[in-house]
Amino acid sequence: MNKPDAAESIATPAFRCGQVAIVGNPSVGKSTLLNALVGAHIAITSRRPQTTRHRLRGILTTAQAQFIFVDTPGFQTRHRSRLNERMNRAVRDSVADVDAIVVVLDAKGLAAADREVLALLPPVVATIAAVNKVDRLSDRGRLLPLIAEVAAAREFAAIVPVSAEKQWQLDVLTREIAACLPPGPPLYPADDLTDRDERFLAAEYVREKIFRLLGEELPYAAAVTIDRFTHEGDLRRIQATVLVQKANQRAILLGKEGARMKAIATAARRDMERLFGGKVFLEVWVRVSAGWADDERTLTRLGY
Ligand SMILES: Nc1nc2c(ncn2[C@@H]2O[C@H](COP(=O)(O)OP(=O)(O)OP(=O)(O)O)[C@@H](O)[C@H]2O)c(=O)[nH]1
Ligand SMILES: [Mg+2]
Repeated sequence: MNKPDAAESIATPAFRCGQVAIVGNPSVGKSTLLNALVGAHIAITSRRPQTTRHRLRGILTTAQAQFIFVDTPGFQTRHRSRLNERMNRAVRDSVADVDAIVVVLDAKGLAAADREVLALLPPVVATIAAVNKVDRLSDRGRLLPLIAEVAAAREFAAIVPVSAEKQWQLDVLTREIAACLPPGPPLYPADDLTDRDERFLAAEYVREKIFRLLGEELPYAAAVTIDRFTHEGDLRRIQATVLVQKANQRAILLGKEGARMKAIATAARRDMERLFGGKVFLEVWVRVSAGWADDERTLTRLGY
């Protein structure tokens, strides 16, 4: 006797696909988590808050599901510039039409700012709390009371302690997220990692090195544009400009005889070559543009 078709479709769980916003306060590890889930360094990270300024999708496709993760800027409760207003709007917009939300919390405890973020999340969307950086907890005994505190703050589909950096418990997290996704076909080809193009990623890599290699204020005064991006066979020829707000910032960024800028460009180029899989020729200029962070036209041109 032939197996009836209906039995077959019951036996095979349906493929799931959906969008998952990753939200939380600055520096909790949202971008590190997105990279770890997707398995590639597509979202820039640094130990400084407000590293991420753009919404970026990272895509993970398994045999059972396609996860479209949306990395968002950390929610800004201080510093009210136009740029920050745009970043907050990006966070609000990204939780509005997703299938699930992962709210990232720091394992050192639930802060007032975390409660502010929780209050902003739409109650109807399935929400999972990822309690991140548990590798930093010297006393794992603190985890249970922390989970109880998180559970009391709001209703969650699941609460999962993880370490994005050590890639600990990410399989548990993806399982919990998959359970929240609706059945449906994949929206992106299986080998796509992100919805952003190489031009965007190139600019972000330059910005990441500025965040990582420079002190206090400068990273916040800088933005990066790509002025030229051409292919010559396997070689990518990229010309970028870093905008800063003051002349002295330009001098700091360049360093003695341009040495600091050279280190930034070299580190960015290496990362680009790794991600793009080919040689990169990168040239970086530095230009003073006093009010870029408050100029609506410049912000739009920068894609914020
Ligand atoms: N020890 C430890 N550090 C982590 C972990 N996850 C992230 N970090 C570090 O935390 C810092 C912030 O990480 P990001 O991923 O840039 O944080 P973010 O939430 O995206 O920050 P913004 O984009 O600024 O809002 C970086 O120095 C990361 O290396 C973790 O699981 N353990
Ligand atoms: Mg980030």
